[in-house]
Amino acid sequence: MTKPLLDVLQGKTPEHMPVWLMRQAGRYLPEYRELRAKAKNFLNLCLTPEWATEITLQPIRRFGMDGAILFADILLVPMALGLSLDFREGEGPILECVTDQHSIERLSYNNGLVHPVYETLTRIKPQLPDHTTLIGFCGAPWTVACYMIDGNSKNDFAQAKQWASQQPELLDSVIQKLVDASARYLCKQVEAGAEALQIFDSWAGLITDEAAFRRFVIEPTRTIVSRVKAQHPYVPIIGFPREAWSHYKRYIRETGVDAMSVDHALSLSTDGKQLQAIKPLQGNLSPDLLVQGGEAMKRSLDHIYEQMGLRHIMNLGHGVVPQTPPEHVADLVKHTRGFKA
Ligand code: 1CP
Repeated sequence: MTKPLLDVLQGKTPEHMPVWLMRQAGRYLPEYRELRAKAKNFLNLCLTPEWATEITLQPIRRFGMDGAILFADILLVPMALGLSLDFREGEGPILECVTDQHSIERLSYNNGLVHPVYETLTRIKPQLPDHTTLIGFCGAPWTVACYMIDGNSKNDFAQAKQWASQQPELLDSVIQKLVDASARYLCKQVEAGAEALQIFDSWAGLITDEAAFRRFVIEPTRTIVSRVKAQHPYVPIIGFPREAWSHYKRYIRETGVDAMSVDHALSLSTDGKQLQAIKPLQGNLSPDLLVQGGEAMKRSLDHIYEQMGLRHIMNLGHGVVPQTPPEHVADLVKHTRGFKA
């Protein structure tokens, strides 16, 4: 049996339109909240293979998506580089910051610290339905650097933006560390069973200047993609340069990714079609429409299908939000299953 998600990523027409959702595991699911309460600390969940496997599989059992995304977090890479990481209740992540050249030079990637992630992938793989693709991931260097420089998102990454414009060499050296670590991390994920990879650049939209976008987003992503493909030529890679609208075309052409995930503000009938002529796209449904559900959501799904056809990966423009009713996710998957050859 072929896997619809891999078919689209390989430029083929799938039997049905593949669907999975960013943050498809998480707080909107009661079974997640139950395990989360037991684990106490979010980091424990990510680093305990038995739990991370269970959480990855929860949405697959309920909804039967075509993609199962590894349950982990993009901040595990800076943790493996030596920065302390904490997730406080109701506050989100808090990461130890780099402040100067010395604190950057001290960073050294300890692959052993993320070994549980690889074990999780190995455990998930044999438990997936035949049509479901196992997706590994990492954060893109720019987005992860934002957290390494500012510690959290509370200040809209003012410091990281300041480094990008005033101290670009310092930012280059953080990004260099992340490129090396992320390429190794992704290769290991493929060796442990990941069949496709996604690079999350959630804060790519913060960089508007074209030269800075090339330097801090395109070039580091291109290097990771080429290093992973040097080891694993056939593994497809999805890029997600969130809200980087004016750079989408450059990103999809120049990074070497096999597909690009797009947010809900992109107009499919104009820009979406032009981009899809270059590489397949993923995403575009608004997370708010998934909260709303019903006919409004179905109309939006129909619109995506009408504009993009089957060679598209149904997904949201960003992650599932905690207030999403699980029944709406079931409706989304069921409705998308109607899009077939
Ligand atoms: O239960 C909880 O309280 C923790 C919430 C949570 C979850 C479910 C966090 C903390 N991370 C995750 C899992 C996660 N994070 C996944 C798992 C797979 C899936 O999609 O189901 C993935 C791929 C991520 C990636 C991630 N972490 C991103 C990129 C994608 C995005 O959402 O933009 C980012 C920016 C993070 C950092 C992070 N981790 C957690 C939170 C709440 C955040 C965002 C904090 C902020 O506002 O900056």
